Amino acid sequence: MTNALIVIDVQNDFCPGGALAVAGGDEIVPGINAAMNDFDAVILTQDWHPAGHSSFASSHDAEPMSLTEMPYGPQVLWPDHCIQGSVGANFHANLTVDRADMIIRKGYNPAIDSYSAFFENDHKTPTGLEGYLRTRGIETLTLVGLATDFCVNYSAVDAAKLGFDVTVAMDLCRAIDFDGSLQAARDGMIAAGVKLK
Ligand code: VGL
Ligand code: ZN
Repeated sequence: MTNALIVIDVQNDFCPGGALAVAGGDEIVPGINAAMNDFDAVILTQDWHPAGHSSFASSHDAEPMSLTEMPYGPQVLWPDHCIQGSVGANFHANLTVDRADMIIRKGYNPAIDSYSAFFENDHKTPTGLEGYLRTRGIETLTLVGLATDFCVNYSAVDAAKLGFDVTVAMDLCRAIDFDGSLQAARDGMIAAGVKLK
């Protein structure tokens, strides 16, 4: 059986100094690099938004971190972040990117956000990651990265629903923790059958 490490969104904008900085986001980089040696496959995800993306507060004349209603459901409005080709969208400079077999980008659809590495926020449009994993015979996943309560959480829950064996290494994740989102994410992941380590 092949196991994979999926490294979620370890990008400059989610690290201290970035546009949507997660406290301690950079602290997990050495541990993630070390963990790569324990897996058959390493996959990185990259949040990758066009300028003017519909998840940006600036596109709605709204305050960052306010909530709006999209055709696919409620959506947090974020500061502009991870704009395609920007320094903020680059992986953290110390992340061992060379070890990755596959880099999957998400959030490129201007009208739909994509927290999950598997489906856009409409919960229908696939990113292609499921097919990649299945065709490689990968059944066991460990997720790490940023942010615990958004992209790691949505990716882990979708992966478990798709039938993968999913573990989240919580010590190699950091959270935005906005409005109770970390506790809700923990509860949701456990309910979906994700193992928290
Ligand atoms: C993320 C908010 C917006 C994440 C991405 O990587 O958790 N959060 N875009
Ligand atoms: Zn984003």
